[in-house]
Amino acid sequence: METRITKMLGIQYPIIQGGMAWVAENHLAAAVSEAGGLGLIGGANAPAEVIRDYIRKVKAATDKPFGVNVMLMSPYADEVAKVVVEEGVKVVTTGAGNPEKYMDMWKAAGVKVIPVVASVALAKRMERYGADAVVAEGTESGGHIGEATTMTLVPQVADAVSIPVIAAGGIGDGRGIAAAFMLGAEAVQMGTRFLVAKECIVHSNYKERVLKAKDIDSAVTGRSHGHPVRCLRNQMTREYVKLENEGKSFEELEYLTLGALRNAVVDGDVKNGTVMAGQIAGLVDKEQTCQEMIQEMMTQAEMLLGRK
Ligand code: TUI
Repeated sequence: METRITKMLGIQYPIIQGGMAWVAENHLAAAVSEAGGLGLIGGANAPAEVIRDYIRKVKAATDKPFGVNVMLMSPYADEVAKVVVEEGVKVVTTGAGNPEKYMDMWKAAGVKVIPVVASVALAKRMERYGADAVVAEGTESGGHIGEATTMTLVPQVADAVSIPVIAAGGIGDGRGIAAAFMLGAEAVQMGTRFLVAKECIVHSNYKERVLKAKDIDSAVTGRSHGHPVRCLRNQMTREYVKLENEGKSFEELEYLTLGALRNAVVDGDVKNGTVMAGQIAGLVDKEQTCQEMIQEMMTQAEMLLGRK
């Protein structure tokens, strides 16, 4: 399944791993890249030197291409944006904002720039600013989300831009990949499925929660604050949504989410922590190596698309 994306990035399969905060560190990124996809290091809210260290570790673990996701709401975004250039990273994706101010620097350094967008308007703007591709991310995704669904967003973005489109949100197996291609995508980005990869360092409680999740087990906190975040339902989301419905502000509820993602990912507190995951968690039911996941999904997708 060669596409403009596989050729542009020099990867074997059109699968990109989401740059998940606290989760997408060197082990997962290197394993996905070794398996023929594109592994990503998630910049999240981490200081630039932490990301530099991850980059060096991935380079030591694989010769294959990999990238870094720059989370634009991070207080360290400016520094991380520079570190990717200093370290010669070839691919950057961005999330949770508009990366315009970094585009010239990245383009001059020969970095392939792939902003994650949740609207046609931002996709078109990114193309004008020189983006090499966009990830069109539907609201089925875990973490910080937009409003449009993958089913509606991907074909509208594909019609609106000439650069290749990568679909994200709600894709968890070969059927999802085939469907994304039918909508006009030339690759997919997946996060939730890789949460339960053997190489993923997320706490075993977190993995268990994803493996046991059912179709309607996710909730969105912060919709009324303009900071919608999808995670698996637990004590924290119930409390948050209750207080949010009572009119409590983002600032008043910050105590519920500060450090909560770390608490879930690192310490395994899946009751009070933030267990970010997408709506496809209900479909994810087995722990496998990244290699096994990618092989299984590509076999299924190729069969469905009649390419084998
Ligand atoms: O960025 C993501 N997903 C994330 S980032 C993250 S870390 C975090 N944790 C807690 C609160 C906030 C962030 C967890 N998950 N996905 C990419 C994405 N970008 N989804 C939606 C957007 C987006 C939304 C609005 C991008 C741009 C935008 O508007 C920018 C503008 O200026 O128009």
